[in-house]
Amino acid sequence: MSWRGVIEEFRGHLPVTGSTPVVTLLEGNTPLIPAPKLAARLGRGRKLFLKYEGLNPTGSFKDRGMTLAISLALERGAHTVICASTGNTSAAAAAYATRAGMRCAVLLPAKKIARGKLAQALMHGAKAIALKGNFDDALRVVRELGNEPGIAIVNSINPDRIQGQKTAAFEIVRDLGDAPDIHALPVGNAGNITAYWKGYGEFFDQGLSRKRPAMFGFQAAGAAPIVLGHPVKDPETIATAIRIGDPASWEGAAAAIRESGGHIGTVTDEEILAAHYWLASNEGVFVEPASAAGIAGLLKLAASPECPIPDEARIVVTVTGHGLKDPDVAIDNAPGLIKCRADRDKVLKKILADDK
Ligand code: AN7
Repeated sequence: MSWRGVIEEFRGHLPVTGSTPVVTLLEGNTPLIPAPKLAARLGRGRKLFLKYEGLNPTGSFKDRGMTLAISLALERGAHTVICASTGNTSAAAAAYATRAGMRCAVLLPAKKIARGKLAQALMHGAKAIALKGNFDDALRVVRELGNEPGIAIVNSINPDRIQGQKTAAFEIVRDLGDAPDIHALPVGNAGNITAYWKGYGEFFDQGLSRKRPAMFGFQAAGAAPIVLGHPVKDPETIATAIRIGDPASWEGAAAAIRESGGHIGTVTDEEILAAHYWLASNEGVFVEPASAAGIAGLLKLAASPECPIPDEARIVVTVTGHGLKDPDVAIDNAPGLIKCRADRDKVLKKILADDK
């Protein structure tokens, strides 16, 4: 039977009933792609797999949580959903809400949303509200609107989002036959690291896996509240998806790192951009800048003298969003176009030149 979306596939592990209206775009079942060149860079016999969440229907992992959040909001009688977003949550909320026949409003930090994501929110018919302020300001306003009758919040402060997102961990256990030794991912509002830890924990407790991974989270250096131990007032990074100074699921992230014996670290924008281009141009996997933070973090740790990654470790890194989400950063970061006259010999010379 073909894939039915995460609610139907994992119904027994999710808070739904027979009367929940399932709003789905058949999200989930994303590929776990071996990355041998990246593994070679990490060295010491380590094995690496990319959980390519950019292949979800709206191009990011947010679809997993949104199918559940929208289905349950519809069941409870909401007519409108709202969220604050750095872009991907708004794209997913807009798509699933319109499918459910609900109104959707997304609160976005003005001029700090990647173009692909903005296009999605607008095309799916959401009310896209550009706020003067950053994501944290937008989330504050959303929280203040949460008690309005008929309005449901679909940020990850809504526990239904975490429930849906945990299904990515289930798929990884299914594909590998067990949990990996290490699971690495970027951390912004910290919902996803919380969700993965929950998913791995549930499968372990139910005897469906033999171990749980150490959770490795990476924040952008200019937006690293969990690493610093305090909120960051004016977060800044080229990876706009994780430009967040006061994550809602801070506690969940801290617990995941503590309980799993994991790690939380930072990566600079330069390291993010280097990993972003390297991954696309070597492994053939194009992700958005924030998604490269996990790759950058692993490369940084592997090169450090006190590396917490064991030899031979089996590592999964979630690459959270598709590269097409943010074409502007990609084009600015990649080698430039080669200009040439329309002449056979000149074109051939350019093609065969070793430089770029
Ligand atoms: C590509 O869309 O917060 O730590 O509003 O889009 O669970 O927040 C996006 C976050 C990583 C961080 N990678 O995940 C939003 C939003 C991508 C993202 C994260 C986001 P969380």
